Amino acid sequence: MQIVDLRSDTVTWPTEAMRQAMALAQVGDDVYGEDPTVNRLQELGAAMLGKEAGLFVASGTMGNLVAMLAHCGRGDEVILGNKAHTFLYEAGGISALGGLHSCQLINQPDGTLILDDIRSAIRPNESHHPVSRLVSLENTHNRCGGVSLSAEYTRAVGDLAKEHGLLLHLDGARIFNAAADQRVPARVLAEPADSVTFCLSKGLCAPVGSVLCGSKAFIQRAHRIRKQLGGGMRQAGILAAAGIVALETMVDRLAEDHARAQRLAKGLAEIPGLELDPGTPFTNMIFTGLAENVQLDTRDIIQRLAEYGVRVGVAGKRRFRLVLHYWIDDAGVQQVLQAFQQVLQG
Ligand code: TLP
Repeated sequence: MQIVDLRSDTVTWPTEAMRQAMALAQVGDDVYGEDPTVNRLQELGAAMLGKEAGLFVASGTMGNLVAMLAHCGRGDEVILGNKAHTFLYEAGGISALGGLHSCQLINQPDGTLILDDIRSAIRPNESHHPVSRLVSLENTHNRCGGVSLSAEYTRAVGDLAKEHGLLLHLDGARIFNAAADQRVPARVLAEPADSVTFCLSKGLCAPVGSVLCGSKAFIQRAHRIRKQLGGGMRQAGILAAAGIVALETMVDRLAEDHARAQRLAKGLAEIPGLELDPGTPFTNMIFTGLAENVQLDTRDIIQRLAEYGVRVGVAGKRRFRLVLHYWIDDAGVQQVLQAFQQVLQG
C-alpha cells in the first residue's frame, strides 16, 4: 500500500536529481569558507532573497536562533507573535541560549501582528525595561493556517521598526510558498527585512538545511554565532548540492501543491464529520477539526487513517493538519479522501 504522509512537508525525500548532485558535489572545509558548493548555495540563496550574503545552517530553527543572536544582545527583547514558530516550537532557544526576552503579541488569523500593537510594545528607553531590538514575522505563517503575508504588510512593519530603531527578521521557512501565493518573487517579500531564513528541507525537498540571508556584516556575525552553537559544518557541500537543485528546480512547482491542497480541501469539505477551518487552505496546508457528533477521538482517527496508509498531523485537540508536498500526487489525494470517508462514514 502506498503511504500518503501529510504530517508535514518536512517529511519530503530528496529527488533523484538531488541524490546525483550530492554524489558528485565538489567539497572543501566550509569552516574555512572553502566549500565551493556551500558558497554557491549561499550566493544563490542570497540572490533569490535580494540580500548581500547567505549562511547555510542546519535547520530553520538554527537559522532563526542565529539571526536573533546576531541581531540582539542578552536581555534585549524580541517582539513576535504568540503563534510564531520561534515562540512555540523552537524549545525556547532564544531565551535559553541567547538570554533574549520575548514579547508575544496576538497573531491575527491572517498571520499578521497589528501595527498599533507593535507600536505599543516598543519599550521606553528607561532602565526598568529591556531594550526592544527586533520584530520577527513569519511568512507563510504555519500556525495561522499557512497563510501568506503581503509585501505591503511586511513593508509597513519594516518601516515601523526602522522608525523606532528596531530591526526586522523574517522566518521565511516557507517563503517560496508565500511567493507563489502572492505571485511575487520571494525577494520582494523579504525586501523590508534585515534578515530572512528560508528552509530547503520542506516543500523544496532537500534533505537538510536552511539559509539565513542578510547584509555582509550581519552574515559575518552570524557565522561566528553558528560556530558558537556548534553548527560549523565541514564538507557540507554534499548537503548544499541538494539545496542548489532545490532552488533551481523545486521553487516554481510549489503552486502545484497549493492547487492540490485546494482540491483535497474541496473533497474533505464534503465529508460529514470534518469541519474545515475558514479559508483553509491558503497555501499547502489544510487545517480541519472534527464535528462534535464524531465519536472517534484524535488518536482513533490517526490510527484508523493509518490503516488506509494515510498519515496526518495533529494540530490540537480534535484538530488535524494536512500538508501537501512534492511526494503527494493526485492518486494520493484520492487515497486520502477515501480514507477519511471510510473512517468517518464507513
Ligand atoms: N515546522 C515544523 C514543525 O516544527 C512544526 C512543521 O512540521 O511545520 N519556521 C517555521 C515557520 C516552521 O514551520 C518550521 C518547522 C521551522 C521554522 C523550523 O524548521 P526546522 O524544522 O528545520 O528546524
